[in-house]
Amino acid sequence: MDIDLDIDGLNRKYGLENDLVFDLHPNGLVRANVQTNQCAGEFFLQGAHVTRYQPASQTHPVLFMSQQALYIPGKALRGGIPICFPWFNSHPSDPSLPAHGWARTSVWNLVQTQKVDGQIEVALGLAKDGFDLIYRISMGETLKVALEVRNAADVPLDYEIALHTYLSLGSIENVSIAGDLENCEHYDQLTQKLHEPEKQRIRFVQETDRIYYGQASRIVLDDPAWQRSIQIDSLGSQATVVWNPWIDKSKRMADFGDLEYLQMCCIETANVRQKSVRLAPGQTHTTTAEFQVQNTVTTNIR
Ligand code: TA6
Repeated sequence: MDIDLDIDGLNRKYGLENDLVFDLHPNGLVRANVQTNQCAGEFFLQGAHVTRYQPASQTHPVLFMSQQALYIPGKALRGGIPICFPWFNSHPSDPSLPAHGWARTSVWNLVQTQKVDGQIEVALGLAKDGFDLIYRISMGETLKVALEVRNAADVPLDYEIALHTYLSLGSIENVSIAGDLENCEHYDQLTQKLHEPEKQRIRFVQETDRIYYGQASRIVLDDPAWQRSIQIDSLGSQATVVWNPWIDKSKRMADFGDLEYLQMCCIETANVRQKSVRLAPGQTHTTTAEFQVQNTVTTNIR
C-alpha cells in the first residue's frame, strides 16, 4: 500500500484547503490537522481519536495528551477523547479482550468533511459486530463530539459507551467540578460502594474513579490556576465517569508521566453498567458531548 498516495488521495477527497490537512504521524498513524481562525485541533483515524482542541481564545489546550503517549497502531492513545465502546473497562466475560472495547483501537473510515460557518465538521464510520457507528466531530468555537450507534443486526444488542475525555488543567489542587453531578448518586470503582448525591462540588484529593448515574446535562470544570472554566453539555447520556489516577496509579501507567495527574482529569460522558444501552434491530442511539471554554478572571477583592 502506497501510504503517501493514500495521504494525497485523502487530502484530495477529504482535505479542506489549509483548514483540514491529513498527514502521516512518524509512527504510521493517519492524522488530521485542523487550523482555522476559530481553533486548532487534531484527530487520528485510529479510534476516530480527537487528540487536540484549542479555541483561538485560549493559550492552553482544552484536551490533555500525555507526553508519554505511544502513537503506535493498535495501542490506545493516552489522552484526548478515547471512544470506549462497546464495553467499559474489562470485557464482562472475556478478560483477554482489550479494556474499553475495540472502537478506540480500530481504524475508522472517513465519511464526510465540510466547513460550515467557520466550523470544521467531520463524520467517521465503523461497522463491527452488528453495530453501525457514525462519529461526528465539530471543531470551532466549541468542540462537539457525537457517537451514533445503529443496531444493524436482527437481534437486540447491548453496549456501553464512554467518551473518555481527558481535560487539561492548570493544577489539580484547585480544580472543582460543579453542575448536575452534585445531584447524582455515584459508584466508587475503587471501594465498590454506592454513594448518595453529595450536593457539593467535586474536588480531587486522591485517586478518584467514580461513575455518576443520572442525566448530567451540564457540568462545569472550574480551573482557577488557568482562570477558565470548561463547560460540558451532554445529550443522550445517563452516566458520567470522573477519574484522576493520582500518584500511585500514575506511576503504574507506562504511557503516562508520574506527575501528569496534576495537569488533568477525565470527565466522561457515558452510558455504562446499569445505564448501558439496549438497541432493538434497526434502532439507533446517539451520545453527545460539547465542550466550551470561558475565561474567568478572578479579581482580588480587598
Ligand atoms: O474511566 C476510568 C477508568 O476506567 C479507570 O479505571 C482507568 O482504568 C482508566 O479508565 C484508563 O483506562 P485505560 O484502559 O485507558 O488505561
